[in-house]
Amino acid sequence: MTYLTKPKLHHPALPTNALGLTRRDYEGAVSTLCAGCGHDSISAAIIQAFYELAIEPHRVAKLSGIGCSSKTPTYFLGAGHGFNSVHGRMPSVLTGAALANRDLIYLGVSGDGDSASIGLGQFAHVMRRGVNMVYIVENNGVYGLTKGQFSATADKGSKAKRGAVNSDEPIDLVQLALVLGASFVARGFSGDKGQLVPLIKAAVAHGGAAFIDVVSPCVAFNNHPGSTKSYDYVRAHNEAVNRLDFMPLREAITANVAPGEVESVVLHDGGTLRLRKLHPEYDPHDKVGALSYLEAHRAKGEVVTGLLYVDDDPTDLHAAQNTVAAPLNALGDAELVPGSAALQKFNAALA
Ligand SMILES: Cc1ncc(C[n+]2csc(CCOP(=O)(O)OP(=O)(O)O)c2C)c(N)n1
Ligand code: SF4
Ligand SMILES: [Mg+2]
Repeated sequence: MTYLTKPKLHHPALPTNALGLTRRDYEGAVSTLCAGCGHDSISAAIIQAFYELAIEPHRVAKLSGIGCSSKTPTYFLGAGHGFNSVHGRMPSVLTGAALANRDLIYLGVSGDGDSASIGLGQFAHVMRRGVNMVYIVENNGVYGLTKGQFSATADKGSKAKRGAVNSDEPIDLVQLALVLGASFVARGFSGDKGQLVPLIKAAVAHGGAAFIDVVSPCVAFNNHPGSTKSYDYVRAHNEAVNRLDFMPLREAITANVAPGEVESVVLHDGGTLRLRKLHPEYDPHDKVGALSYLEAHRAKGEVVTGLLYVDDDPTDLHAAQNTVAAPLNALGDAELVPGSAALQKFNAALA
């Protein structure tokens, strides 16, 4: 059996969101991952984010590749649409689905092996095309599912469980996403739900390619001294540049903060992101500054987290391609087969 269903019954007094749904309505099957796996905490953060956003689960399309991380969409948003694709190929499947139906919210879930090794080319193209999605990498520095080989995000000098030392330079997917044109780039830690939930909510509200790298320790193969992806290491070296509050459209801003401490960013869907700066010199609108900040802190062995870059006025693949607003399966023959006169006009325009 690959998954266990959860009983539908729940306590009648469970709190509900604006749709009258409980948090249980956003869950999926019982996880079969190792107890303590960071990936399960990320699933819990996704459940919390969609519950708080009061988005109906069936409006979400969850796409993944192969790996322990890519198994996780089974464990959240059970009523959502799901497609478990081939190792490293989630981005092209997601792009095709998004082009066919822009009415859904696209959530890509991947691993560091899935995205930084076999799927690196696919990762690059989905970012540079600006597909409107939330792309989460559950980054543990190893191939968890195939028993703990170093992945391409493992730091140079990092030790494997049996003592082997990684001799290769790591790929930082955050830096790559920035260079490739993602318009929302963040890093979180599976052990910090208070930071991760608002990051996910803001990424959902962002109208372009949103990427979140979540450091997510693998307790079976990469949680020992000498690993830079262990719970202890990340807790000790976590440098959060800001904290976020995300307020959906129409919600009054009530928190009491001193002027100048908080910057508000209005997102694509009208929601507001309130950014509390922990490092006053860090500007998440300055891409070049973000790259050099990340590189300088990486050299010191620090893990920089928070909202690292946001474009307040993003664009996406639909805008670039001038695609039709309706889902393709809602179009009739008249729109799909416009006839030879329209074809001739189109061909003439290309001459
Ligand atoms: C084409 C192909 N090559 C190799 C594999 C074997 N394989 C399965 S999962 C995996 C790596 C998973 O690592 P990651 O994406 O980091 O996920 P994790 O298990 O660490 O969450 C590999 C190499 C495969 N399934 N398909
Ligand atoms: S092997 Fe590692 S990544 Fe996979 S479920 Fe276990 S702890 Fe999680
Ligand atoms: Mg991995």
